[in-house]
Amino acid sequence: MKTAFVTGITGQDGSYLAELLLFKGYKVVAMKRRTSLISTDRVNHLMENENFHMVYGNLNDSGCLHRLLLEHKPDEIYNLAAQSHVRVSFETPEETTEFVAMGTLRLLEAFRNTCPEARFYQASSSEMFGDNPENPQNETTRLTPASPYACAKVYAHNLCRNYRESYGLHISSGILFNHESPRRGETFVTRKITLAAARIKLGLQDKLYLGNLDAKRDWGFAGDYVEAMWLMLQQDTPDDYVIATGETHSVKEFLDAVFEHAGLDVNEHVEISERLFRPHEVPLLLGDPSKAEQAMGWKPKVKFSGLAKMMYESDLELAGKESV
Ligand code: NAP
Ligand code: G4F
Repeated sequence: MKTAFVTGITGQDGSYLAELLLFKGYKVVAMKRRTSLISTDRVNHLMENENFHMVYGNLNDSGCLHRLLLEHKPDEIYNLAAQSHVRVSFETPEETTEFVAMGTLRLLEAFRNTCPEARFYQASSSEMFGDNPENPQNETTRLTPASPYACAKVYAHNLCRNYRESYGLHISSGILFNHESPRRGETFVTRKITLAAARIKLGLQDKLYLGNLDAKRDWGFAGDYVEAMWLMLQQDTPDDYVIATGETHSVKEFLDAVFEHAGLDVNEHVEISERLFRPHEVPLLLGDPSKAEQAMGWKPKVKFSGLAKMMYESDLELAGKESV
């Protein structure tokens, strides 16, 4: 039985990845940080699985990371933990950099010193392309990060390449474009829209405040994207891969798709708030996933309109429980 060590287990991707790994017969050692409120909603359904082991740890604690890897000797390490909200990274730049950049460095050092035969996945991001107008973006596109979050991800991405080349370690970085799901955090724009639409539909809310509706993103489904993470670590040679759908849509298009599906009028319920604009916007992300398809046979299954409907329907069910 293979052992996988996963950071960021309580997040959206951690929960889908853990399901996939358990299904494939792995033992999953899942690291969570201590929080004052219980934060395991996304993985509560896995707690009874005898191959799922939750352990406490934090990316800012080198000794703890070293001890955990020494104790569990994983075959695969997936580094998903991060302060992952771009706008929040302008408000907490130091914490974001501490976890995203320095946290990755600490985990890489623990990996190199305790289990260098393991394979390592790094959660890199399309945000690293920032305001570079070239598109579609692929593995060789210039990185021009436009937020503290993206700057920290670029540092971690470069560090992973450096450790791979310097020490011959099996480290792969997935440059993942935006991926969403019913488990997406409620402050990211897609989920904010689907949850608000569901609550408006049920009379639980009247207004939805949004920022820049013109930004375009390449949105896929998180369940498809964790398969790509796993595939990267099954390749003989480590490498970096863009994971995307190859389609881009504006926030306005996502909003319209959801409101139309819900039978709601955008003009009646949606208002623009300057407060929600960012100091520096990333105007357009569009990925070219052809390398991942050719090398690993990976292709996204869920398309834009299917994703919008899936998220809205799930939130309608959730909001329904609120209204009883
Ligand atoms: P998410 O839902 O925000 O989850 C982030 C996870 O990191 C949570 O489990 C969080 O724990 C944990 N975490 C934060 N700081 C930590 C620390 N200091 N020590 C240990 N754990 C910590 O993010 P996601 O959407 O699943 O994304 C997973 C990874 O992919 C992130 O690195 C993100 O930056 C990257 N990424 C995401 C996307 C996307 O579109 N989703 C695209 C590209 C890259 P708490 O529950 O305690 O907060
Ligand atoms: O949903 P978002 O907050 O995601 P963003 O900034 O693209 O970042 C996400 O994807 C990255 C991959 O490209 C990840 F690395 C990162 O961790 C995260 O998962 O915002 C999407 C767009 C932005 O252009 C934003 O300005 O939506 C725009 N937007 C408009 N109104 C809004 C809002 N974003 C948020 N969060 N909230 C709004 O009210």
